[in-house]
Amino acid sequence: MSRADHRIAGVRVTAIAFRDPPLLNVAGVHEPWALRSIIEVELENGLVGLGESYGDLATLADLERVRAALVGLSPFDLNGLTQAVYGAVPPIGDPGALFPPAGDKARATTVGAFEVAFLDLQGQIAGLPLHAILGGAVRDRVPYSAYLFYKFAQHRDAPDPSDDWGEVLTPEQIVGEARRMVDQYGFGSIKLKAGVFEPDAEIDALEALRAAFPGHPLRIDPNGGWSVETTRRLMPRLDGLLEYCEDPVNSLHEMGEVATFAPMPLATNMCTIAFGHIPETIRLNAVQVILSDHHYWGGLRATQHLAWIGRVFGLGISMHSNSHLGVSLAAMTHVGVTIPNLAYACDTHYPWQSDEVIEGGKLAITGGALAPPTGPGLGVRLDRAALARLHRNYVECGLRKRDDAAEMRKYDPGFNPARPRF
Ligand code: GKR
Ligand code: MG
Repeated sequence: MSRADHRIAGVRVTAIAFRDPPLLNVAGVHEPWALRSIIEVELENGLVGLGESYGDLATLADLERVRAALVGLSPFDLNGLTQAVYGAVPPIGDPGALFPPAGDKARATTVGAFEVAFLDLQGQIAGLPLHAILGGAVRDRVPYSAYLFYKFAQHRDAPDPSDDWGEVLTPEQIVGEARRMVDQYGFGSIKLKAGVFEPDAEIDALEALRAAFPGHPLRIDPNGGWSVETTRRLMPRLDGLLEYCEDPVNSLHEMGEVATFAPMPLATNMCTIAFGHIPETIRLNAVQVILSDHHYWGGLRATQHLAWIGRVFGLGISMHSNSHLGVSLAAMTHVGVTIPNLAYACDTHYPWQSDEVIEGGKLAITGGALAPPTGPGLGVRLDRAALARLHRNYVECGLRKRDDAAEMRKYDPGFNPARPRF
């Protein structure tokens, strides 16, 4: 195989939609379809590298802006990829701003989407698993957590026969959901997505989980739904219950305030979401655990850089998740095994997804953990029939941008997603 064969001949981006249950959060409720994009980077020699990213119109437009500029590049030229992205995706503002403008996140997201496909190709060319391309595994498997959501029994407009989780609105039902997750996947840590009900009712659910799972570390994530004063009032109940408290409040400065009285570490995937936020995070001692996410931090190598900065400043590292399929889970797992200071079990929405786009169907989380798929690169291949089916879903479902608040207004016309809610 000559080096010339290792040039990129074409890039395909396919928008897909897959079933998502009516999961509740501070922003509203999940719509019946989750939108994603599947990225294929094909070399002249026919090798194909895969990536998975968001499927909203803005992300698809950015991927499309860059696509043509990648033709002719080597998949080893990650700086060339970055330059292509920075040349095509317009800058909007300051990457160090609190809640950075879309442009900064858009560039990091676009690099991340293609970078995974480039690294997949590097692994395939070298005949090595992707984690070896990333410097080698320091563990065999990545631990994941049980990600609990309150949920409606079914979507009002689009019931899904594959959703057999039923209604989950009470502490007893949350314990039942946790029991099923733990029995089926062996999860060792449990996270409750909160910000939905009055905080005391959600802490009742945490206490029920503590009673039912005395040895399982617990977390709660209200997605910034609480005020600083509410969080202060709740602390005596949360003290001793949690391994960390995730994004109780809605800004880095408020997280800094909460850190002055919180007895447990604070974690975030909302306040520190770009490298430019790290100096202020450290200055305020606002966060002790950063939940990385290669989709918006700029890829797998950026995730490793973040973990390295975490080592320097004594920050714990773990991983955030949105609704996703197996290409993303494979990428998360390959990078997860290379991070020495991966301090907590990572989040994944994966158990909530009944669809899959990779050959062989869903990857099997067992004993609460997943080993990276074997084989060169990511170790997963596309199921072309599934890709076509999920693309058809995208065309037919009519959704083009996630809007949990609009979905919630179908149930509660007065719903207001403003934060803090409590
Ligand atoms: O899917 O409802 C959801 C989650 O709330 C998601 O949007 C968050 O990004 O899971 C995420 C989180 O940990 O904040
Ligand atoms: Mg979160």
